Amino acid sequence: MIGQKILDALNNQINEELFSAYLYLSMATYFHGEGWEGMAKWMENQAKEEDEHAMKIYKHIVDRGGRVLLKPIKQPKTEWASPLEAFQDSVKHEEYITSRIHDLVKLSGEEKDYATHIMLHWFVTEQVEEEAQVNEIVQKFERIGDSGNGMLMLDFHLGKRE
Ligand code: OFO
Repeated sequence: MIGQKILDALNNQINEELFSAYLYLSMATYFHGEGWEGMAKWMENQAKEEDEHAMKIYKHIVDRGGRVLLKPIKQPKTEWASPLEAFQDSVKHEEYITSRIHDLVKLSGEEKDYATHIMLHWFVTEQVEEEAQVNEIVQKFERIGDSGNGMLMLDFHLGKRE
């Protein structure tokens, strides 16, 4: 059976992951509106991954005999000044999620919940990858600067994400 403190913290993290999906879907609709179809597709895929993250925690709670408690998902931002600003926001958001995951790892150690501790290892590794991925895209935007051709090429490249 899962302890109440860990259960509450994991239920909060499900909400964070579902909010991440909402935020990236909101960015996708912004990109569609601006005609950046490749970037929109990239963000739609990102939103799907976030749903999968939420479901990993959901399954862990269910497997441990706990009760998942779904909370309201707050409304994400809907407009950005530029594609660069949207990707910069996703860097900030992933850094925030990393700090939440690290807090959970700390808590699971303090609570001696080793099953949760091990489950969270996957998220620690995933966050390193997620931060690296969006940082790399921001660097590309910065290198491109005002080049229209560069933007088109980057949009095409991002649309190739499976
Ligand atoms: Fe973007 O990794 Fe989950 O939230």
